[in-house]
Order: sequence, then structure tokens, then C-alpha cells
Amino acid sequence: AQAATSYHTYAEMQAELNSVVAAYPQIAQKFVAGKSYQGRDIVGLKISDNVATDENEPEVLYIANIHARERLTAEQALDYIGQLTQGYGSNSRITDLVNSREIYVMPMVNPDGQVYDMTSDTQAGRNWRKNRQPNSTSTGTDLNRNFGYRWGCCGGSSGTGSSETYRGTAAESAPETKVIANFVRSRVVGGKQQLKIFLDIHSEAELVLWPFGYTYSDTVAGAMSSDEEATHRTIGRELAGTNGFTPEQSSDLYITDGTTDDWTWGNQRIFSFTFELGGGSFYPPPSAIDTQVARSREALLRLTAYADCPY
Ligand code: 0X9
Ligand code: ZN
Repeated sequence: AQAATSYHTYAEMQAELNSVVAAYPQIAQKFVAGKSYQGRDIVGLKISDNVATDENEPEVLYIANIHARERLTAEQALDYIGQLTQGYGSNSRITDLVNSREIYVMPMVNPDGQVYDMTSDTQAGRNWRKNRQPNSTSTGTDLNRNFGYRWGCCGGSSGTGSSETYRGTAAESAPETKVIANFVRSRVVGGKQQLKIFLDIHSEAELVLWPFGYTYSDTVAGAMSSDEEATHRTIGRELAGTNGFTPEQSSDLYITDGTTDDWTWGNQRIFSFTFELGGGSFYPPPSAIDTQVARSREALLRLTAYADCPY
């Protein structure tokens, strides 16, 4: 399967998910996790055999486009949906994954920001990163600084509304953050978190990152054992070996607090990663989509496979 030849608008993304469900109803189911600040649906696909049933299978969650302008990331998520659905029944590796996992993909978790960014006369967008929620001085919360594990503790986020890394008034003060976090919490069944792997897809620094971002320490008593750190590092390095990105702990890039992956690991104990895709800018030409997306196809499949590792 080929990736898209132009970037999906929010409406086109919705139409794409609907057509995948129509074509593959036995393995694809759409869900609305909640609404954005401006009232748009934050949607995803569940892909699995017996998709209407919550089977006892390890689960994975991939989210994309939390930063509005990082346009390639939604294409990577949609391409992954295409790989899984089109390969089902013909590619044995993909068939096995779909049969043995419950895979959740949310291609545009910041729809207001995405629509605003795309409302532009130029092929590039408005260079918008945050959501579109007004704050005391300006517009927008950086959703990747608004999650509730050590929120605002340690640096790399700002209390100033106009900042690109504005952390919001409190953890989960942005509706989109709450929708994502509520979805993750909803996967706790019988007291056990079913999600075993989480991936947040960004661009464009060509990185494979793992927690924590809030501290330079590799290990944290009670929160990241040396075994857990080694598991993240081993998986992260293997994935980077397939897409050619640089693997490192998040804080090796720079200190950040309130990020998605610090929360999904720190609060929920889901093995968590952030990718920064390539492309050389937030707006690679549409002709580059297929080449860039192809680089990480193998990494996404391997990460899904890791969901049933006996860590
Ligand atoms: O600063 C960010 O949010 C990410 N870079 S981006 O250019 N896409 O904005 C990097 C976040 C790295 N830290 C963690 N993932 N914890
Ligand atoms: Zn980003």
C-alpha cells in the first residue's frame, strides 16, 4: 500500500476512517473518545479480530498530530491503519498481529489546532502547535505539556499564555488532554491497564524517545527501575535501527514536564515512546509523504508486536 499523496484535512481523515470501517467492518471500528475545545470529535479506530468484543488481548495506543503543524504524523497513523487493514488475511505477520492485539489509533488528537493550521493560503500552514483554547493572555495550551505526571515540576514548559509551551492552568486543563487521558484510563479493566504500549507521533527531528523527560536520571525510585529503563532503551534502540532515527531518553533532547509519555508510563505503567518523524520540516512537500512514512512502517509493526512481551 502507498501512503497518501496529499495531506488529509480533518474532514478527509474522518472520511478515510469511515471508508476503512465500511471496507473492513469485521476488524475496524470507529470510536469517538470525546470533543475538542471547539467541539470537534476526537476520533480513533480500533483494529482487531472480533472487533466489537473486548477480548483479553494486549492493547496498544498510537496517537498523532497532538502538535497541529506536525502534519506528517497523521499520515503515518493513517498509513498504519491502511497497512493493518489491507494486509489482513494476506500478510501472515499482520494477520497475526491483528488477531492477537487490540490496536487503537487516533490520527488527529488536536483537531482544532489542525484545522486552524490548515486554514492557510500557502501549502505550508500557519505554523500552529497548540490547541485553540483561549488563555489569560493569548490562545492555546501545549497539549504535550498539559499531562498530569509531575505537571509543571521541572522545566521545559511555561506559565505564560503566549508561550509555545504553555502548560495550561492545571494538569488536564485542556479538553483534548482530558479526552486522551480518559481514554487511557478507560482501558483499565478489572483493575488492570490493558494498554501495554503507547506511542505519541511527532515530527521532525528523527528521534525515538522514551521516558522520563522531566529528569535527567535514567532510573527513578518507584517509577523507573533499571529493568524498566533497560526495556525502554532496548526497544527504543531496536526501533531506531529500523527507521534510522536517533534513540535516546527524552531528557537527552531537552527537559520537558507534562508530556504524554511521562504520564502514560509514570501514572499508568504503559511502556511509552515518542517518535519524531523526518521530512526536514513540519511541512514536507506532499510528494515526500510516502518516502517519509515508509521509513517507520517496520518500527510501528515491531512496537505492536512488543505488546505481549513478558517484561
Ligand atoms: O517538545 C516536544 O513536545 C517534542 N518536540 S516537538 O518538536 N515535536 O515539539 C519533544 C518532546 C520530548 N519529550 C518527551 N517526549 N517526553
Ligand atoms: Zn511535536
